Amino acid sequence: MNELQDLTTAVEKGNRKEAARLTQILIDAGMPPMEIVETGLVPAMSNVGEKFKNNQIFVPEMLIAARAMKEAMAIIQPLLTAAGIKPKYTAIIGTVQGDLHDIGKNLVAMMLKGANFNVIDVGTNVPPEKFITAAKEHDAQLVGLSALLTTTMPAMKTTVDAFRAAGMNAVKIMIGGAPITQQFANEIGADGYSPDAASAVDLANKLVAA
Ligand code: B1M
Repeated sequence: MNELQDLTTAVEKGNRKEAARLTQILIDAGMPPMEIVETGLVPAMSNVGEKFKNNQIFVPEMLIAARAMKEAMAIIQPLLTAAGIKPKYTAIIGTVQGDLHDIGKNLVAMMLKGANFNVIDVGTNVPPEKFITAAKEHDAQLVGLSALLTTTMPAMKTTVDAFRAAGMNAVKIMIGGAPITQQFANEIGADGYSPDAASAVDLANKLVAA
């Protein structure tokens, strides 16, 4: 479908209106919302990342591309969550301290909502205490930590340690983000790692059922 390729291009160029318009066209044409995300939006951000790495674009271009992606996701999100009945489990999700990247985290949150989790999104640059307070307040079974920077990976360990120190061992902690690996999850004592939003749902279901 040409619109899908055009959507990728619109997001890459940071064309918000066009991204929203094309997203709506694809939805109206019957394309499943998650397919739009996976085959139209996520590739756009990968291309943006590559261009940034190769110094073909810089932070402002990256930022406007991210905003265009958010605009498209604002249309998709209600559709992903609409199917849900009353959630059985609550998950707290956030990007760890020092890290402002939230597109992947939002995607995971959306997918979890779509999988009928009650998702409390505590945002970006989240200190360990805020995760703990939210988990207590909402009686959460699961906490999801996202990090996109190698420099903020240690904040994941600090957060896991804080939960363990608070005696909250029943709360399962899953982690993810571009630089994260299963080995890192093992090293810091997280309960699980998933490489993408779709497998994050499988992992979340497995962890809360355990
Ligand atoms: Co940033 N940035 N950025 N950035 N940025 C990266 C991450 C980078 C790899 C770019 C590059 O060099 N190629 C690089 C990190 C290098 C490193 O640490 N090794 C980088 C850098 C250096 C920076 C700054 C330091 C740049 C600067 O200022 N000099 C700065 C840091 C700011 C900060 O956080 N303190 C910065 C800023 C920004 C913007 C603000 C401009 C913008 C963020 C906007 C926003 O998020 N609202 C931005 C963007 C957009 C990117 C790239 C281009 C795209 C990230 C993204 O949204 N990807 C990124 C390059 C790249 O990743 N290709 C880059 C799409 C998203 C769907 O994927 O987030 O990986 P991702 O999420 C996936 C999986 O990882 C997984 O599921 C998602 C969907 O499948 N996942 C989880 C994520 N979280 C999960 C949690 C889970 C489970 C799975 O469980 C809880």
